[in-house]
Amino acid sequence: MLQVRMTGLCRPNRAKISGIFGRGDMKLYLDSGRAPNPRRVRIFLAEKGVTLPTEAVDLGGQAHKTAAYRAINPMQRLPALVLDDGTVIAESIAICRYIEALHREPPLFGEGALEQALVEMWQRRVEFHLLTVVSHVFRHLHPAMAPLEVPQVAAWGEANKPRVLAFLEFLDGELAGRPYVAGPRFTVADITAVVAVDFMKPAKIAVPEDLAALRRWHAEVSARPSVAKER
Ligand SMILES: N[C@@H](CCC(=O)N[C@@H](CS)C(=O)NCC(=O)O)C(=O)O
Repeated sequence: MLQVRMTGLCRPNRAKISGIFGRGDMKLYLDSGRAPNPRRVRIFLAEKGVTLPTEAVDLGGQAHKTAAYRAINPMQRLPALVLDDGTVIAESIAICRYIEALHREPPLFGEGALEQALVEMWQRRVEFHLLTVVSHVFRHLHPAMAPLEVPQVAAWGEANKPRVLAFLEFLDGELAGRPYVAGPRFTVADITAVVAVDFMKPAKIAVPEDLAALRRWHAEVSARPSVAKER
C-alpha cells in the first residue's frame, strides 16, 4: 500500500465524493476496457510492482459523465487517483510521477539531471506528437467515439494520419541508434510510445513494414510482462 501524505493540492469537497464511487478510501479509477491513458498507468504500476485498489468506470456507458465521477474529476477523464485524504490526482503522468516519488525502483523517469531531462523530453514528444495525434485519428473517425467527440470532424481525423507516420519515421531513425526511446533503459517514454503504437490498431493505421528499428523496439517492449499483461 502506498504511503499517503496530504499535499493540499487539488482537494475536492470530500462530501461530493459519494454515491456509487464510495468515499474516503484510496482508489485508482480506470476504464473497463482498453483505453490508452489508463493503460499507461496500469503498465507503470506493473513495472513498479505496485498494486492499488481500482474501480472500473465504463467510458462506453458514459459513467465518467455522471455527477458522482465529475465530483472526482471535473475534466471527466480517466485515469484519476483518489488518495485516502480525498486528494485527487488526475492526468496519467502526474499519477505516474506520484508513484515514482514513493517507489523509486525501477527509476522510470530517469536518474540525475541529464537522464531526467532526456526522459522528460521524449515522454513529451511521444505524448504530444504520437499518442495525441493517434487519438485524434481514432476519436474523429471511429463511429463508437461520436457520442464523446463532439463535433466529430472526419477531415481532422484524416489530416492526422500522415502526422502519425511522419513521427514514426523520425522515431525509427532515433531507435536505430539506441535500445529505448529515451536512451539505454526502459522508461515512461517507452510506456507512452508502446501504448500509442498499439492504439494505432483501433485507429486503423498500419505500422509501415520498413521501419525496422521501430519494429525491433516494439517487439522487445511488447514482450515485457507489464506490457503483455496490461493489454
Ligand atoms: N491528459 C489525460 C487524458 C485522459 C483521457 O483523455 N482519457 C480518456 C481515456 S484514454 C478519457 O477519459 N476519455 C473520456 C472522453 O473522451 O469523454 C491523461 O494523460 O490522463
